[in-house]
Amino acid sequence: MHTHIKDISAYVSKEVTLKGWLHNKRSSGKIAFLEIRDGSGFLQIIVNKSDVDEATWGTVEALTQESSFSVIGEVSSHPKKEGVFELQARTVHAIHIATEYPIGNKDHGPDFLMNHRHLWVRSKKQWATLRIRDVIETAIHDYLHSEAFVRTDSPIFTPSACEDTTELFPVPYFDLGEAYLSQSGQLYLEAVIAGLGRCYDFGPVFRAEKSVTRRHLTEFWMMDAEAAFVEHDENMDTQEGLVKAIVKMCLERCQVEFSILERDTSALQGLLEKPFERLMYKDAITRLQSLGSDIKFGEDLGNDDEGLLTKESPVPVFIHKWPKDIKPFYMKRDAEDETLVCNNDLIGIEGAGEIIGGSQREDDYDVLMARIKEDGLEIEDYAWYSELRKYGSVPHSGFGLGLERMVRWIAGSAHIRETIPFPRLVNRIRP
Ligand code: AMO
Repeated sequence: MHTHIKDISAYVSKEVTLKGWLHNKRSSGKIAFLEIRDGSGFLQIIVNKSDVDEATWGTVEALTQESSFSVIGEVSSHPKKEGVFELQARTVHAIHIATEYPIGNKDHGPDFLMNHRHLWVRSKKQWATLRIRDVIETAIHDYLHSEAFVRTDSPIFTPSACEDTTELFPVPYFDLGEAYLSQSGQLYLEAVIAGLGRCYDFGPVFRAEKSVTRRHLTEFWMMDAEAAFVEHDENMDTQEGLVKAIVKMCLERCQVEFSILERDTSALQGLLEKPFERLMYKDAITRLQSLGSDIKFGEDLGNDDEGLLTKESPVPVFIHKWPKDIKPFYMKRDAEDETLVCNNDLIGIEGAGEIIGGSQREDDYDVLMARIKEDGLEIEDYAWYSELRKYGSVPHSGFGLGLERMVRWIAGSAHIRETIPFPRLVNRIRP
């Protein structure tokens, strides 16, 4: 049995065995400081030449960066830093001596690091980012379950588009022609709510969008949630509750990670007690124009527009009720103005951009059919989906949250490629 660094505080003055990798080493010839990384944390090991046998000192000298090893020693509190622990080594055993490690302390370019992503995931900042990702996932599951959502799963091979037909990745599918990798599980969840009431899925989705930005992946993880008997405003309430729950759990559990990332979390802390702003699309356009943007009514918001709108905002901003002409067929028209739909984008603060897209869905069979035709889509492809409106159709709404967008914001990552272990980008599929 060995101990994990995360539990080390319970072992002060006791002897433990740790197993991990050498993250860093300094040695004066008489005393060596080894930084061990075991996945659960980082810890400084002190090896005094005079306190250990020759074999151990020889091993310490032989250990290169990234070598794997085990160590037995006594846990002590750091003499100056409260809450920090160290290990006074008694014996050190090498498990594997690493050959020269290509990633050093010098500044490597992003291409070099991305080519070495299989090794780069070991670095402290990547460790912190991936752990924040895990906490965000946990917060999503916890919050949705507390709101009576049931986890389900949507297919990845799909016969037709959910979002935009130009963004599909085709896959040959036996004798049945072409299938496509799913862009979102939403349409399937709309069927499952009639069984489960409220449900969500969480899995990879694919967009063949040639966007080379700091916020676009071609494969990303999406959480789609869907709820029966929920309309537009309540749909936004759920999204707001979810984002607050995510921020709250990250603040509670990720202080070490935030400090490694040098992430100032005061803005995150600040949004917990305040309601998010809800701005109609038309008002967002007016505001943007007054702020100097040349955007016109009927256009999608660009990256700069999203930044401009939230620049001074202490809270994320919902932009809701967009013109139907620039939105997908499934969104429900606004009863007060049929040129608009009951949808929203949620824009994060601190340059996060869009983190969630959601809408109330069209629940009237005839209107839905008309929208499918209007958009030039094949009626046949959406036959099963339309049929849901024939058997106890109900008002219902849902939303999709892009996990990596959320991680990028919360962790303060400059680029979305750092928020997933092996990012898939327009120009990158390796490693
Ligand atoms: P939408 O297309 O707005 O909505 O996507 C939902 C969320 O997914 C994230 N996202 C992306 N993340 C990384 N790389 C990309 N290329 C990318 N594209 C989108 C964003 C976005 O807010 N079916 C609807 C959701 C719904 O209404 O339920 C949908 O897919 O965070």
